[in-house]
Amino acid sequence: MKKKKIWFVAAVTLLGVALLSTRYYMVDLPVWHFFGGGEGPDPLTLHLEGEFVESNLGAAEDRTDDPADGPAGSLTVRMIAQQFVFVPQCVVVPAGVPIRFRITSADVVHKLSFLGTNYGLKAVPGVVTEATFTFPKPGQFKIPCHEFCGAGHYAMRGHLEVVPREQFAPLLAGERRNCEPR
Ligand SMILES: [Cu+2]
Repeated sequence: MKKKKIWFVAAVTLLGVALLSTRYYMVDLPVWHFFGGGEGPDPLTLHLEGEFVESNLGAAEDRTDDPADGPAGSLTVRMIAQQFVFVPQCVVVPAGVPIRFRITSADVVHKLSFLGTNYGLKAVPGVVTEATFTFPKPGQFKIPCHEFCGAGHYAMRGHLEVVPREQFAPLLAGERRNCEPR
């Protein structure tokens, strides 16, 4: 009887460890980053190398050859949150299409919330948080930070511009990460 119990505890523990070490469960749990030895991007070199270099930020079509990408043809938005801005400050995406967001933080924990929706996303240093949202109609969304992150927190807000699909398609990469009049 006692022996059975030990096996049961061992099996449950193993299962738990296996689950927690998968990428899915690591998302949004900063504590696993420390246990996992830093699988995510280094907040200090975010801007300089890897997925979150400036030329890679904003909305981009996924390429199949990149392991951080989704299926070819789908859209991924990459953003960095840092005291006290979002980079880029404004992102343009098409309406009615699932958009995969991948965000991280360059310093402390921030939270993006898309005003007028119930979409939100935590930005954690050393971790990439991922979520897929669809914005059915064109419009403007403010993205205030909803996690107190320091003196400039209350002024920290980004923008999302949702445009019709046919308007999004011809935009160049640079035009997809700023909302200046085109
Ligand atoms: Cu904040």
